[in-house]
Amino acid sequence: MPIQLIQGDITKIEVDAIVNAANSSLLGGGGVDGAIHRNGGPVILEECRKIRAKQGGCPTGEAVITTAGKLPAKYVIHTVGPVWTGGGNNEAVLLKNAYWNSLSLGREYNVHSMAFPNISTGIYGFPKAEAAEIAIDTTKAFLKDVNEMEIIFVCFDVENFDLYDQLIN
Ligand code: AR6
Repeated sequence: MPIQLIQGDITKIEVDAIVNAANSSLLGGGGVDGAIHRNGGPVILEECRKIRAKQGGCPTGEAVITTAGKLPAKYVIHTVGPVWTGGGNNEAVLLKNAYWNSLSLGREYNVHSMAFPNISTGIYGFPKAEAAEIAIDTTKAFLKDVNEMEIIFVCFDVENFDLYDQLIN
């Protein structure tokens, strides 16, 4: 099955790349971003700082890649989801872009297994049901033209897990 679902902590997952729900500064934060930097160690932040120096952060919907420090994954793909402000500010398209650009960057780096958190559905407040549909639809569309890539959605909270479970299974 190219799309899988688990409930848990993404920092523990052994895959080629895990995706981080970062912010445009790339300097870390709370939620899954905080957990990734905390558990991965300072190497990840050092690399993020270098990317910042070169390109001045990461715009919403885009993605950048670093190594994964002490985490079991090889890479961390840092993407920036939109802040939910009611739905009238292109949030759906920006969330779709975050998934699509993360997947594309993974393919560029020859990643065969990739784990996603539920981008934007925590601190950024994106409604979970709509976000789950966007995540799954975008991933399915991407995988149409890509073989040998396994995607794991890692849901931290049970509400997201149940939503994904209904959509996938
Ligand atoms: N593993 C997997 N998922 C997790 C983990 C974890 N260890 N911890 C939290 N989640 P959030 P956002 C889930 O807030 O909404 C940061 O400060 C969480 O339950 O991490 O995109 C950044 O620096 C939720 O479903 O990210 C940005 O400033 C999902 O991850 C801002 O938060 C996303 O929640 C980004 O906000």
